[in-house]
Amino acid sequence: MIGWRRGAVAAALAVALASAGALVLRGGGPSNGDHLAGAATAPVMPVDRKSSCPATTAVEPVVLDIAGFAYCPGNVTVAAGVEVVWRNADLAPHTVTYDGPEGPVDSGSMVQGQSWSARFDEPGTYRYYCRFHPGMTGTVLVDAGR
Ligand SMILES: [Cu+2]
Repeated sequence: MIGWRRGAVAAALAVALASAGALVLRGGGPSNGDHLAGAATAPVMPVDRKSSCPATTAVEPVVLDIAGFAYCPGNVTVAAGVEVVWRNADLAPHTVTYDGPEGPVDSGSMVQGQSWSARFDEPGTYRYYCRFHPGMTGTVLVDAGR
């Protein structure tokens, strides 16, 4: 009987350690936070998703996914001079197209697995879309910074 109990405790410990490890592995960078929402394992402690933290202005290159005919995340705020990278995960080709401070900017057709990047030096709000799927839109807000 004691042996069985010990086994059960060890199993529970292993599960606890495994889920702790999984949480650490899923941590990733600051832009990966949203992926935790879909985690299959329930967190041990209740997590308040309505954070009161101020919105982040990225100061390092930001990598966005294009997946499921959407830019993800759709809206990003970056400091002036920061590079934004789009990476197409879809089978369908997509573009990133917008009006830049010096005229129209277009990534050209990006096939699956292809990336394209742009540096945003001028503060402002850049609304972009996909030429092939005009319903696909996103916004890069470039912050003048401090
Ligand atoms: Cu598209």
